[in-house]
Amino acid sequence: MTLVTPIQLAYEPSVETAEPAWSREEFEARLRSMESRYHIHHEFHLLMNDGKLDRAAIRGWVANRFYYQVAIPVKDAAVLSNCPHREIRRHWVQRIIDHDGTTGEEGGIEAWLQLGEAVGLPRAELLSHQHVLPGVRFAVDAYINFARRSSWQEAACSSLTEMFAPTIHQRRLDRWPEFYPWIEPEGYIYFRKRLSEARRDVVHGLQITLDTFTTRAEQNHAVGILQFKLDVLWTMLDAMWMAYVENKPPYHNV
Ligand code: AHQ
Repeated sequence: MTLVTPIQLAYEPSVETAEPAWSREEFEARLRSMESRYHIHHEFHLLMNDGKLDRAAIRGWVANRFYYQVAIPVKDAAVLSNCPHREIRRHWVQRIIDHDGTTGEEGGIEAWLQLGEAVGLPRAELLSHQHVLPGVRFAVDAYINFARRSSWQEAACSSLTEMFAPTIHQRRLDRWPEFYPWIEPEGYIYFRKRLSEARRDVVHGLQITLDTFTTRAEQNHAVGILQFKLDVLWTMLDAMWMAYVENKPPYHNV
């Protein structure tokens, strides 16, 4: 199966085609059909959600995903910086507040630091990014750079992997307490928070995507963008699999 690296598609004008455009419903269904490639199906998550990861692997995932979490508001600020429309920005800015927090609401990054403490990782260790694997760093940085250098509409489209996120958060909430009783319950605040925030964000991101990409060539381009973001999430777990399941982190044998 040759995966076209859709990142080039994201920079090239949509490849022209004589095929008719999908209806809004068909386009949305095509995007939602990509759930089959969502990282919930990655073997790292399968082991995690079957209770088969050891403490080191859970801690490694929490520390590496923290690098992704702190990247989200930076990515969303890039979207805002590329967007000339106040009506869009005043809606999109909420995503930054959800993560960075504001007066009276500490936000998702703080909640993830609490997840870190709940799995036995001091805040300083997460904040230092000392555990971040090269493959995770490259994937996350590619996502930020994509948002910086693409249109705000393309970056909005790339956030649509969150169409599938409520399921993955709910699965953690349902299964972790039984499988990982050593994790303090305060660690689950983040996952609970995202259940509603993800659903709300997807409504806006999907509306922008369905409104923006209207010819078949543009719709194919949007599919390529979503595949790029699915690749970002999958690749992060590939790096974590090597490090925490195979016990073969980079340079383990040199
Ligand atoms: O916690 C997550 C989050 O805040 C976001 C923002 C969104 C985006 O803008 O790309 N994507 C995303 C995701 C979060 N959690 C991931 C997980 O598995 O816990 C899923 C991820 C996503 O589906 O893109």
